[in-house]
Amino acid sequence: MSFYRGLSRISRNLRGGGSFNGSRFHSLQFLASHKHHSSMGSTEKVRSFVFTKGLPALHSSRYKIHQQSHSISEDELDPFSMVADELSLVANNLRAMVVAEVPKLASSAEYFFRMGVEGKRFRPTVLLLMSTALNLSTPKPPHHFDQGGSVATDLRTRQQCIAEITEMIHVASLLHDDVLDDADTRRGIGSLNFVMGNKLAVLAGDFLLSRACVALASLQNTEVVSLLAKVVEHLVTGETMQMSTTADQRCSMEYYMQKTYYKTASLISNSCKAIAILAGQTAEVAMLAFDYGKNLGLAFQLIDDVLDFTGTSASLGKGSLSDIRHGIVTAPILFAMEEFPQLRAIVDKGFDNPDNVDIALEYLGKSRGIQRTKDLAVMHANLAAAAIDSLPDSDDEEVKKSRRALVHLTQRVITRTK
Ligand code: GRG
Repeated sequence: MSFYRGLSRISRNLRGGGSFNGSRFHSLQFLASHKHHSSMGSTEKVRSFVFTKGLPALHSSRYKIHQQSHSISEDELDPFSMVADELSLVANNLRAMVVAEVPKLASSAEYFFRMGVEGKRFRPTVLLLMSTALNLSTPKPPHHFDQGGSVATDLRTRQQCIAEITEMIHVASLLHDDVLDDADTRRGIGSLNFVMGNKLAVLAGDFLLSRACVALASLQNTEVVSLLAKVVEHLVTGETMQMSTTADQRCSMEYYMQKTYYKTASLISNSCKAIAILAGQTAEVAMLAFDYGKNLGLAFQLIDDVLDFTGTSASLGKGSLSDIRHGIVTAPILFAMEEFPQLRAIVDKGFDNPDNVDIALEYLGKSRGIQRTKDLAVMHANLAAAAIDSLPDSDDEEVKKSRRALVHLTQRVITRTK
């Protein structure tokens, strides 16, 4: 059985509420009792599995889809309103951080930081909630440098700075992505390349990256610098993987998931880890923060790939169909291809011809491709929730509330419609 066939099997079992007891997955059966499982460290328990062969058996009642234990009080929690004031502070800081000498560069750099076009602010929300969720007493207090007041010495300010850096890297990648895709809209307005031209859009992206580097340097933490430098490498690697595939890579679920990690999940996972490192947390806690971000990011992108086909409606073809029209093969088509191998010939022909798009949609409609993609997203969302529940216990109400909000976000990600 292929790795992702096995994974789909687990997703199906989850949906049906059944358990998966395949012995080959035994080593990662962590979700049922991992919090109290003393012989195994949390790092091993909530391990990255995108690149590993084992799979967790998700048969804990605590982590089944729409987990009962999280669904009642969480409905009253809005993660975004919980950090609304701080989000405004981050937004103001961002506008101040991207001020440039040359007016054209200044207006381009702040283009997507203007009020009303700031996007969903999903990443800063996660990072601010994670900062509170990890507000634990640490074995060694966080080490801050103080050089004549130029370095932020307050932990929360330093963590907000990670949120700002993450948003700058994110927006830089969007600007460059729109140039590569020749996009004409973004966040409901003209994309920067469309409005100002490709050259200025590329330069504005570079400028945002340079400001992100300056902010990163100001934190004077080499581990955090390395993490976020690696993210930029991952973004570039993921984008390159997407644009230059062999026919077999285009049809490989493993390749797709790896690219998805690089393009979408690496930024939020490594930023979550940076939040933990700045707080002076143990490697184990930092890994749980990373695992939360990684699985949330993967779930987010899988749902994005579903929405590209369905849009806000439940029916196929109502989305923008932007991926398939650009020749990008995503999870729904990959799953459909498992059921209908004859779809492979259409995928190999490419989607320049709109008839091929129609044929692929027809196969997709007959298949369980959309549902299996959603199931996979749910599985990653559950893994993200499990990482939060594996954090060391805390009696602090704010910490507990932020953790509940992070778990709640895992549900929001899989039920979102835009
Ligand atoms: C310049 C850092 C840099 C990278 C260049 C172009 C490129 C390499 C990478 C592209 C990375 C990319 C655009 C990935 C897609 C990530 C993604 C899911 C974007 C959409 O995120 P949302 O929905 O957007 O959170 P909003 O608008 O809400 O912020």
